Amino acid sequence: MLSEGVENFIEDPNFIFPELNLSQIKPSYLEDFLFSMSLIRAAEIKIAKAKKNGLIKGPVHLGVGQEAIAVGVSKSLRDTDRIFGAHRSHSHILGVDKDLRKLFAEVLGRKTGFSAGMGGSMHLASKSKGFMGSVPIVTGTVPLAVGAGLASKLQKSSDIAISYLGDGATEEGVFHESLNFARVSNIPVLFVVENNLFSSHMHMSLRQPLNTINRFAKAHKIKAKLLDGNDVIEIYKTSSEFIKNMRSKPEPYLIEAITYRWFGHVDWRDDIDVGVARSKKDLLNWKKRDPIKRLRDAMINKKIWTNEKQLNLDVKVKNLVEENWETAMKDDFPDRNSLLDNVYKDD
Ligand SMILES: Cc1ncc(C[n+]2csc(CCOP(=O)(O)OP(=O)(O)O)c2C)c(N)n1
Ligand SMILES: [Mg+2]
Repeated sequence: MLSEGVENFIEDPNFIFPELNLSQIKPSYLEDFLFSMSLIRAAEIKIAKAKKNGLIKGPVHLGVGQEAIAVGVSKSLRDTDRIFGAHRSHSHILGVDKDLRKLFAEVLGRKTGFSAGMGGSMHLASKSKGFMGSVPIVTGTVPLAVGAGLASKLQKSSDIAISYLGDGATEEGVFHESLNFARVSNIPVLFVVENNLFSSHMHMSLRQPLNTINRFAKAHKIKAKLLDGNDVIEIYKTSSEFIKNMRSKPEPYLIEAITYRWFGHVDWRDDIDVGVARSKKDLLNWKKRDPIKRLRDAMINKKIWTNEKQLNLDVKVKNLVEENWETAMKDDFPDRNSLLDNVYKDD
């Protein structure tokens, strides 16, 4: 089941994959992938700068470098699917809802945000696009995704659930219970594990006997693939195949996508300062595997893309980010008396 070469990708810091294989993918899809990844990256870099400048009060967990995963998976999703994220979920929500104003407004605490400014970066939701929520409790949304998949199955719909989680989240017991229950009940949920090799500041090698986690899927007889998480084509092809299968025959699947985050665990610094095992050299090697550059280079080589088109895309993305940021900065904060409106209380 392992994709060829992925082990080298993890173990050898100088390993560079050959050019992405674009065959059989429509040019319009490729352009969409390039645009979506670029937009997500630019939005997160804007957030990083704003955090550094003190404009954002809450913590922000940035996924720069990991964009290919959510973009590749989101292409096969529809609004009635049920998607769950966690603490590093800007890409997950933007994959299905590109409303930058709502994302910016949320991290700025404005009432026009994805969660009415009450949640910040780690509490994002867009129900109309199927994004049911992200929360900071590691692994907290994994059983919720299983429940949402079960609901869809009981409703005899072909909608599926997506559970995005990190490698650290697989170390919580509820992940294993969720896999087991999803398997024995044949629940249409796709677990997408973004293995960026770190849980906060701790490398996999300090936490587990192997750097990969797909063995947990095999233990539960769940079909799984280990993928290069910086190859949007590979992510798209595998997720679309799994999702198509799940829609016609409900059962769980798992993707383990190997990737790397360019910023530190939280906020705008690279985490060289606090990293236990993360060196500047590792970071530079991973930047050579930039998922956006890899796609762009392959498209240019195949003459699907030009430098001129790239310039236009850069301008479009920059304008979208700047315009939406300016709008969000002018948006109002929530009213003081609405503070307890959405707080659950049992009288
Ligand atoms: C239940 C719980 N335990 C611990 C934490 C503290 N914590 C926040 S993020 C994180 C690391 C998660 O690592 P991973 O799942 O690999 O996601 P990544 O940050 O790499 O995207 C930890 C331990 C938490 N938020 N919730
Ligand atoms: Mg991680």
